[in-house]
Amino acid sequence: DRTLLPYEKRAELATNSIAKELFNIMATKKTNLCLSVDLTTTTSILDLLEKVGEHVCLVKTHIDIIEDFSADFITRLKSLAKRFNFLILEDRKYADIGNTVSLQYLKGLYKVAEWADCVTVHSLPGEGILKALNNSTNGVSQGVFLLAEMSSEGNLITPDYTEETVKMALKYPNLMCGFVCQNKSTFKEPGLIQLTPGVQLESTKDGLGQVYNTPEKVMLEKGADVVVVGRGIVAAKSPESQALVYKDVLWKNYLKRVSG
Ligand code: BMP
Repeated sequence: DRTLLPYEKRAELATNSIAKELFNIMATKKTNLCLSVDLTTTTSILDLLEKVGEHVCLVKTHIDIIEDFSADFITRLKSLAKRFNFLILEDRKYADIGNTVSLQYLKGLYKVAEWADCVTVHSLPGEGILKALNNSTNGVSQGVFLLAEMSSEGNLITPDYTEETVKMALKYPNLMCGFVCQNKSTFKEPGLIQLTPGVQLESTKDGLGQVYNTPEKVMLEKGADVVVVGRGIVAAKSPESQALVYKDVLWKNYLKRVSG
């Protein structure tokens, strides 16, 4: 059972360098909280990260929702990542043929390959999407989280699709950080990371299909390693104190889990 091993042990088993680094950051900073900074201005994102950077292991961006994107924003984001020791995941959910994805990853306004430590990818188009990303590294460390399950109600992913997604991922051990998924049984490899979104203390759903579980449930029953929280923190009255609340409850349940 991969979920009973401590993160520092799992770091030793990781085959991707970003996954290894993320496991080590979690062990060092004692946090498995990923903040999804779903805000639309650069200053609101940077201000929030100044306040909560110390509490998170990973910051998840949707770079294409930002209204005043600039190269300077990336410089500042990277310097916060260095100062607070967190990694950056661009949640782009690539889902096209390999050639197009390679262009989307390397080129355009955002040049994601230049700053994101890892990205999210759909398995839907087939293996070419992973081949393309594997060939787009330019020697820089990078990682992929493959979408094996989604948190939203009525999503069209079937158990077969999930299983085939895991099989596909296992052919690319050097590229693979882990899976965006909801269940412990989805994969077994202790060197891969289960990134689980759809977590909130206050609500069980939003009005647009999102389904929430509690931090305790995702840690103790559903096998989450890194837990993604967006509006639970971002939309709170005090995001700073709420980030601390999530960090503490997640870590408490992690310790409970690894101590048996
Ligand atoms: P929130 O906690 O505010 O519901 O945000 C969840 C975040 O995780 C969003 O950025 C969403 O794009 C992402 N996400 C998700 O909610 N479910 C998935 O299955 C995969 C995701 O990446």
